[in-house]
Amino acid sequence: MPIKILHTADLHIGDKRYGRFDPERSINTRLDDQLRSLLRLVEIARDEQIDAAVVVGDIYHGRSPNAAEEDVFAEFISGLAETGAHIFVIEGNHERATIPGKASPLTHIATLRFPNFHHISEPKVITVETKHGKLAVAGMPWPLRRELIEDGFLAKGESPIPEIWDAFIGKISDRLAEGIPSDSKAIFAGHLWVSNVMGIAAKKMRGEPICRPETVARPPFDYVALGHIHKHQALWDDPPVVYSGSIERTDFSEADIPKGAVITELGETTRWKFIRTPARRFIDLEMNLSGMSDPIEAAAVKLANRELEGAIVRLTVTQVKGDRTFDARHLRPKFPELYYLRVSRIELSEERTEFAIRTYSPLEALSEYIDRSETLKPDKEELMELAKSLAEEICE
Ligand SMILES: [Mn+2]
Repeated sequence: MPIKILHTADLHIGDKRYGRFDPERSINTRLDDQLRSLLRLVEIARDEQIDAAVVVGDIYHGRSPNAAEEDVFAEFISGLAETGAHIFVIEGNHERATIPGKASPLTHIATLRFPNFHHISEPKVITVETKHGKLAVAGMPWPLRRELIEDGFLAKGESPIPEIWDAFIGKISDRLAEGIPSDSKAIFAGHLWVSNVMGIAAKKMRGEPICRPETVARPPFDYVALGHIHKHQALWDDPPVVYSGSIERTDFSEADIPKGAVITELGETTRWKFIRTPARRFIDLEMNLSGMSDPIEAAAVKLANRELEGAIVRLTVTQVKGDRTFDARHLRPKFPELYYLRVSRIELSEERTEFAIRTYSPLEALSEYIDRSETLKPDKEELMELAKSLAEEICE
């Protein structure tokens, strides 16, 4: 019988985008979505009778998860533990402490020393006995620029190019490979970029750790489990190099992307399959409502044709100068089944109707900017609060 593994990553517990505050429980409602998908993973783990679960980074969205968020992670971990599986949790950029020795949001759960729970905050190999044989997990948490400098790959004050990251990650992958017992199945589990990534995410690199697939797709690894890119994808066949993708949708770039986790079987050969999680639907719509006498009614008629139950919807309305202003407050009550509705309006001047130019308020622009920055994103809520009070002060 092969060794069976559940590979997941990018749980982003505590991501509050597109949710609302529930005053009765004092939580953001998106936390319920995250728990629902995680409990589905526990069901999958039970049904598939996995030997090990590998969670490859970005467990929490923020660096200081609140008690309700910690509780969601604890439910997930205890559910997995009940299956008897070994659990490996590797730190991603959302939790790895940039200062050596500083506690991360995962430190306390590791300190509890649950049997079969393995926390990987530094590159290392952990070998365990499973019911179906020996398994070695070579864990590579999100590499830090500081480590390049300490290891002599980068001078202080310089910023790393991809080739430097590739050489550094290659060195670690060599070191980890040496620590794999010869009679054991082996996986490499890393939270990082691998170079032929697809999708718009690939454009957002800027000095972040990256390597070529062949730097990690090498013997003795039978499977490479990756985290960091939210779009599920396979980059290499032998051994398979796979991003499980995130368990929930986090923004509209993921509107049409299936969400889930991967079940991998390490036998004579390595086989894997993608299993979906019940991620909330995102729907991205554009409507040209120029010249409509009743733009709200016109939008309502178009929306009524869609399956909207429980969806997070972004509606971009195009109008021309002089049109009746589209006030979304009149639209929302007509669709109580929607989970969330965001409307943005583009106004074209008559002489340049062929160009669609997105307009931003200063806060929208800031929000968009933070969304594109991995370093700022974990603190988004706090930053937006500060910006809002600043904006209010300026307006006064
Ligand atoms: Mn990440």
